[in-house]
Amino acid sequence: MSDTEKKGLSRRGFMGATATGAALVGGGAAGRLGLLGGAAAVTTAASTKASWAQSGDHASPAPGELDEYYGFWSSGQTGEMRILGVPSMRELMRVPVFNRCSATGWGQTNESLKILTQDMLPETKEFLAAQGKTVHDNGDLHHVHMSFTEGKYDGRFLFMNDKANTRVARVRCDVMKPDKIIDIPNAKAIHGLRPQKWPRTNYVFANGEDEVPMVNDGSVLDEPSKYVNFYTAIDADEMKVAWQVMVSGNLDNTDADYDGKYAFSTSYNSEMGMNLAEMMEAEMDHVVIFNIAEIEKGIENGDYIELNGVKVLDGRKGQNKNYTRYVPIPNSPHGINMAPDRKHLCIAGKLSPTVSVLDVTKFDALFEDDSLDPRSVVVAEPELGLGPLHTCFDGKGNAFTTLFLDSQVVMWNLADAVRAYNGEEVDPILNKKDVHYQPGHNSTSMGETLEADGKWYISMNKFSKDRFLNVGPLKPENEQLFALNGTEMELVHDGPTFAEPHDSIIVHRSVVTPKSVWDRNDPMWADARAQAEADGVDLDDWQDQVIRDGNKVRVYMTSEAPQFSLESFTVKQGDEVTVYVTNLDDIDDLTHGFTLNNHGVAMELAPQATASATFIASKPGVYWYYCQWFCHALHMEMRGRMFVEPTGT
Ligand code: CUK
Ligand code: CUA
Repeated sequence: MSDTEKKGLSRRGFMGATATGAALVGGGAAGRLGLLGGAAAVTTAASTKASWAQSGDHASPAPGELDEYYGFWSSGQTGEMRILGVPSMRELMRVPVFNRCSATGWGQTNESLKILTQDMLPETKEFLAAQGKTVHDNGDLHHVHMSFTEGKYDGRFLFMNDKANTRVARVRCDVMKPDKIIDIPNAKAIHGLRPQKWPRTNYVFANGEDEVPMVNDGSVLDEPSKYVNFYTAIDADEMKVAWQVMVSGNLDNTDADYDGKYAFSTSYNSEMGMNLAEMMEAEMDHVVIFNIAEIEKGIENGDYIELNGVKVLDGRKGQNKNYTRYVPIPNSPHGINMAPDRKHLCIAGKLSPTVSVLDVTKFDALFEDDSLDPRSVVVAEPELGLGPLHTCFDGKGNAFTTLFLDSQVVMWNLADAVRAYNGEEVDPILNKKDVHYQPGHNSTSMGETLEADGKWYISMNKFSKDRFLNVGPLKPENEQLFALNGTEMELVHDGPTFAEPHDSIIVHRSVVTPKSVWDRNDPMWADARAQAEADGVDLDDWQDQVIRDGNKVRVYMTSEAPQFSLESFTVKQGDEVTVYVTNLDDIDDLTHGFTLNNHGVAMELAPQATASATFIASKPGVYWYYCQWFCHALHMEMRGRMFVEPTGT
């Protein structure tokens, strides 16, 4: 039986069981028991989980069997984060971050709007107001990375960038929702992003990709010397910009060491060129090394300018300050990846067929002695194939580099590459596999941590071409999973994804323990709780309250399968109405929704959650609201009416 057939069968089986259970026992408490029974049965099946990951049948887990790893995926231009199970590659969840989401209400509920707007720069607010908007509803999410403690994932937060609108977001791993989205001033197009690995994630490092005139007020266009670029360190606990460093050249990808001393970024345009020909001029571009202690000292000593409220240090080439060093690297380097051996930093050459390997233990010397050749930190530069973009590691001394132009992954040995660079007759290449097609990022299980375990390898491919049924001019992309065994790589999954499997991390499931039910005191709806208190309403109680406050009306209701506590409510034409719904069900997976017909209002209500939405009741009449998440055999019946009285009555 094929994988697809198996999955199809299991889905039908599961749906059938749930529907039957609910229908048999009917509504109310009995209905909940029915659902509980269903859920319990599934849990039991799951807990019988065999070690199928080791059984050889890697990509075809039986229904109910759990994956060993969480995969956290960026979605590129879709703007969301995705959660997959690895190795099954089943997509488990989509977490809207920079995008607007119809299923959850992200970008529309008051709770999400607060997170989207509260750390906006005044200039962004003004700009959006001029467009008649309050939030950006697009984003380009390239990189998702988890918080670290001593070089290991600590399961607290995920951080991610928005290249489109120059933002950084943080997602709470306990509920898998964003809690902070911040605008980065001065920089433009935040691209590469990595958390500090050691001693813990105090900083999140973020690259500004597009250089801009230092004072970007419309007075400078064609004076490249007035353009600068900004490297940003964000205080990861506060989610506030801690400092920025001005650099020469644009910044592409970034990473940090395992000693807490250095961060580093690639620059594909050291020329500061403004068009393709100018950007391609030099054979050598560079990597910028940031000395964290020196930068912190510089701030203490007041060696900075204040730009839009941020302390900005000057780390440009030729400033001869100890904040940065520039290491020449061929040619338009792209990916930069720190090996779990704590020593080797791999920089993919992109337009050069090489990966440059830097020894981070040699960086101290570079900062101590200005006259040292910056290239003295290069300890290997193996030629691996055409279009090397990103590298990941198996924790056993081997690296995997994607070859965009060759449509291949190359597995190679770090120590052998160093030996070859020293003139020994040794070929560091261990294996090459075709992938389909044009891989960008790759990742290995736990590969960007000290716990890299070398079990799984994912290739995230930019093109699928002829590989799937034609769905029109826009094609899906393709990702492929390989099981690793020594130097062998066995393809175990090959499947399309919607735009775009940009980057991923593979995290052992022991690291992440999300809640199944919200805590009623969660900060997510602190505003709703405060407003309810002021209105003398208990959000947790099965009571209905319609509070009028001038032309503002606040409607409080609860949901409990299969009913809203309010069957109907009345407002006046022109009222600004806020509906607060609290889901009193505290059962695993019993999510309701609240959707108000023809008002653009729809939101998710996971167990024990409160959510609210505000709108103007501008048109008189009767409007049904309904539950939009299938929750019960009587889900269709879970609805009520809003009555909007015409003005003047
Ligand atoms: S960058 Cu796209 S393939 Cu945005 Cu992570 Cu390298
Ligand atoms: Cu409640 Cu569907």
